[in-house]
Amino acid sequence: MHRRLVGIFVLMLATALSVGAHVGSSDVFFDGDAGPYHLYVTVRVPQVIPGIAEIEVRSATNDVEKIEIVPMKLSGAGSNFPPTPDVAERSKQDPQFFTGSLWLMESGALKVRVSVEGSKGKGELAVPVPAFAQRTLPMERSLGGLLGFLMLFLAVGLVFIAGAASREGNLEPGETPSPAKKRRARIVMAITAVVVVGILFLGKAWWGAEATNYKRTVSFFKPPLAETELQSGNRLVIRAKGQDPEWSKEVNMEDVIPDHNHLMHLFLISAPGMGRMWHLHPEREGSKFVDDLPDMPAGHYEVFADIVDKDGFPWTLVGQVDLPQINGTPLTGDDSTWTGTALTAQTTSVSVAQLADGGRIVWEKGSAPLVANTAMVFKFKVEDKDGNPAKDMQQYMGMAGHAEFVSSDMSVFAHIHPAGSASMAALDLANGAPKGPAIGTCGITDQCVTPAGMAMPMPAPVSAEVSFPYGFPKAGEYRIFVQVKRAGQVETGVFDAHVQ
Ligand SMILES: [Cu+2]
Repeated sequence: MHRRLVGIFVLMLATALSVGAHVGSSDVFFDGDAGPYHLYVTVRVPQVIPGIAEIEVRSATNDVEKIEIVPMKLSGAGSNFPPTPDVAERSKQDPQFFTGSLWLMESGALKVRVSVEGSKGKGELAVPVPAFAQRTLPMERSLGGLLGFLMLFLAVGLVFIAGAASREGNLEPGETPSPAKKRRARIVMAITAVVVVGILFLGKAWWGAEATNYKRTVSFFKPPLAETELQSGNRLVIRAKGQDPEWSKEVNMEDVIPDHNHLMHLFLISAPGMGRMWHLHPEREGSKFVDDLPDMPAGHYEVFADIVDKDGFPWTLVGQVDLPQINGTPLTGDDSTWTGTALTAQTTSVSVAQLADGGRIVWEKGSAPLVANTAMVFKFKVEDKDGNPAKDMQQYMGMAGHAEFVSSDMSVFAHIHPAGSASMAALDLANGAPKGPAIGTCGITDQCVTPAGMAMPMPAPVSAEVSFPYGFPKAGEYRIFVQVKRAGQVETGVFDAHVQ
């Protein structure tokens, strides 16, 4: 039985489709501090809910003694009353590696709280986890047959037990049932049969209602569609439309929350080949978003638009658009673009990206092959034109860098930060920060938000090494866009990866 369950799980992973937060990349990767301890956390989100999430925690140091994990609501009342935490098991081979399994009972914006005890005392952090049912697991025919047989056996058995109890329940030893008792037993059996059949019908109705509900949940969490319309030359209008009619009732564009300084991060990627990419920040107008596009050549573009709803659940709207040549407005603010060669079908991994000023970004990839479903830390070194670590690095939208991992067939799109795959807005909610721009973040003008709303001193220098925790969800060819800011200019380095 256990082996069969494992079999089902493997099959589920192999056939895992899309969706949700990022597109086609549901696992959560996190890199951050629990008090004095630096942790890398991976949450493998189950494909069905309720389902079991697998948690992996790696400590950067060997002073951790115990790790406890517990799932909670991301925000609201449920986030204050956690169930009893589970103790993560320490690996015997690798004492800095801990694993555990948690039941996720509901879909939506959740978090996993990780509590650490060690020689430096206690520490805690929370990793936002967008949990959602991604597919319906069909019952295997053999299991269905077995359960059906057992049900029939129990139902018929119940009728006969009721009959026997009525007929022989109060007989003396050796006494035989009278004809009256036999007749009464037949009546009891008939009544029991009616009741049992009634219960089975109610059960079927209940099961059917549950199954319908579940199917609705699955379609609710499919990536919403980005419906685009080009107006007056270069004005792109984006409307969100859920794949399920309930979505638009539940998720309101009027109350999406800002995620690293913007309500929407819009990516337009030329297809096929990803030879051009724009990272733009449309403004909200009522229930739609609008952006004045920059100069763009005519072409077919894939649309990915990241938003975060009021509960902290991240959605990526997906779509496609055929654009004529656009004579647009110059890029401003945090907007950026990249043009280069197309990704070919058979990619040889590219790990050095030349920048316009003669500098470059180097992916410290190592020699090991890239393997799907493996948590990794992607390290990139930014060098100036003399090959030295860049000294002019700045915060770009509050962080050292932003990376987009996109598969060649566009079925995977993940927008990752140095802290991991969770949206920054959800991270703030998970760790108790107020809604709105994250405290301590700095925008294009390097105007920073402080608790008192006053300008902060210039942020600490940004390291020339940027890292992103992530794992490719499946084998294939990927393009990685790494975006950093140097001396007021956004630079995009592009890397190609062949994943086994
Ligand atoms: Cu970003």
